[in-house]
Amino acid sequence: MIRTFKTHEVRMQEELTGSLWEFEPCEGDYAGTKFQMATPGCFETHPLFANYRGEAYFRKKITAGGNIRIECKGVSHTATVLLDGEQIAQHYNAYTPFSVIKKDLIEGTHLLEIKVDNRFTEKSALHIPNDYMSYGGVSRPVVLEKIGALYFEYVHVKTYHKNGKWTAGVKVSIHILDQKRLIGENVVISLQIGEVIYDWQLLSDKGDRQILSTEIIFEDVQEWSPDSPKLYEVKLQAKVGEIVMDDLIDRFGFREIKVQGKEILLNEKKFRIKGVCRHEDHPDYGCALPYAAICHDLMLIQQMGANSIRTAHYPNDEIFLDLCDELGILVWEENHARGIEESEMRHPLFETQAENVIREMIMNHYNHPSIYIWGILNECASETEFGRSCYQKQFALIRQLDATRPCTFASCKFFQDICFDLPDVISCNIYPRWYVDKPVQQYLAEVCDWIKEDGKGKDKPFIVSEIGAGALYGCHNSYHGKWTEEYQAEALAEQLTACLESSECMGVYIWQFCDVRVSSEWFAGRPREMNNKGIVDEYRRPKLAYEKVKEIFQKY
Ligand code: ADA
Repeated sequence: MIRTFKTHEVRMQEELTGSLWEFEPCEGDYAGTKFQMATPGCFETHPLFANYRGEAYFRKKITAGGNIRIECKGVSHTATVLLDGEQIAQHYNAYTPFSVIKKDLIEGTHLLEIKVDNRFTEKSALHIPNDYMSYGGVSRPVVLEKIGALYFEYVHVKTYHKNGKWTAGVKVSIHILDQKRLIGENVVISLQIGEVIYDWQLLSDKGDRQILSTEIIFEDVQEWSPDSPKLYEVKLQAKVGEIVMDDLIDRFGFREIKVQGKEILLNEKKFRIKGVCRHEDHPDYGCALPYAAICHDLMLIQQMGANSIRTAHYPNDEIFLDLCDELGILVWEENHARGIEESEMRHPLFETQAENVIREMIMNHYNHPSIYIWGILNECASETEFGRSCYQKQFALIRQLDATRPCTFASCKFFQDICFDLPDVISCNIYPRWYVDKPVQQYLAEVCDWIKEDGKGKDKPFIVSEIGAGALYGCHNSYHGKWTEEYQAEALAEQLTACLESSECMGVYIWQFCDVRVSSEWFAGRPREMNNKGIVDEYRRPKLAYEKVKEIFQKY
């Protein structure tokens, strides 16, 4: 499965994953040995490679010719793509898509190779030993497309009220591969949303990349909201006469997000976040959860009474976002970073790598109505001037790419944070009853009082972006000590009640949905080399906390 809906009716598309590829590790006991490996997938789920940290080849024979486009939805965590032995693309970061065009390929069978690297090398500033796992593999779908003289790169649809009417602002990017073939042709770019059709004339003297835009007013639409997640398709066709040279279909929803004082409004109505942070992680799939496993997570989360998921700490699979659009689950999506201190932020590649994730995240996920906020740089050095300069640049980049959503960052440096003037929404990760042995209400009040005294964020919406406690599935004792399921349930009951009863707090995200694997370098504070703060364990078996959270979320 590439997406949960068809993005093309005309352009030829073939999913290359969803099959066994040849796998060849480059180092270790099996270096040079060839295996069969499932894709999309992570090699850590293969019995022989559960602990493999290195380079490896994934190979597949493809049949193609002419102009082709290969899109990788996610390769973990560094990819080098070769076609018939020639390098055609490189990409860093497991969590965002990338694509490459190959023109005038000779028709026939070709060898596609993706060299995957999940090592923590000096070239990797974001994938570092951390409190989550950087897996290795072709972890999301790979798609082969046949394209002609031009193709649609993307379509972005923003929705807003104008003169009391729902309006769609549409922006289309077209890439012309062969200007000569279009000379003298009357190329019409046709857009359709519902019954509304709009045409542009493509002008051939405007260069090989053209941006077309328009604004369309609608008389009568159904809004997108968590309770009624109505989706619309935007269809594009590039036509010469009756011949359709290329097409693109995407989905969007009529909804508008605004920040008003200390509230966030969705379609002019304020809402409260009752959310959970979720890693893409599963013992049977690594970070490459298939459709049914993602659906299972979302059902558990919705049945628990949650209305939002924070994609901690990186952009998520488009299939996950498609499902959140369809199910009406609000999403806080963030770029890839977790707990990177100033010295690590000064890594020569850090800013470029972090900003690239922002570009690829927003350019590819712009239309998802479920995403209501963009986040960056979880618990990075927002208490330092250098760190502040990075936050400043990244918020500016987000606002340049998308002015329709608020932005935020999850801070753990409160009491000395110097960046609360930068985001639209203030968010803090707090752990009373776990790392801080204080009553929750008292600690939450101390954090809110500090934000008021600091002043920069005092009139902005405030979200508790992480709160929780650890528990080992099946661990119980008479005194409900830390790591027992009882302690976690009791702590979360106090934590969530305090947050949801606070007039200062417009939302709360539990840390975290499920237990997840962590890098082996993190074994010290992580029993089982797992982060055990899930309210379900890694196999999604509910802990006592799950029912307690359900009781509280359904009460507020
Ligand atoms: C931090 C961090 C999370 C996780 C959590 C914990 O808040 O943002 O990724 O590591 O701590 O479990 O301690």
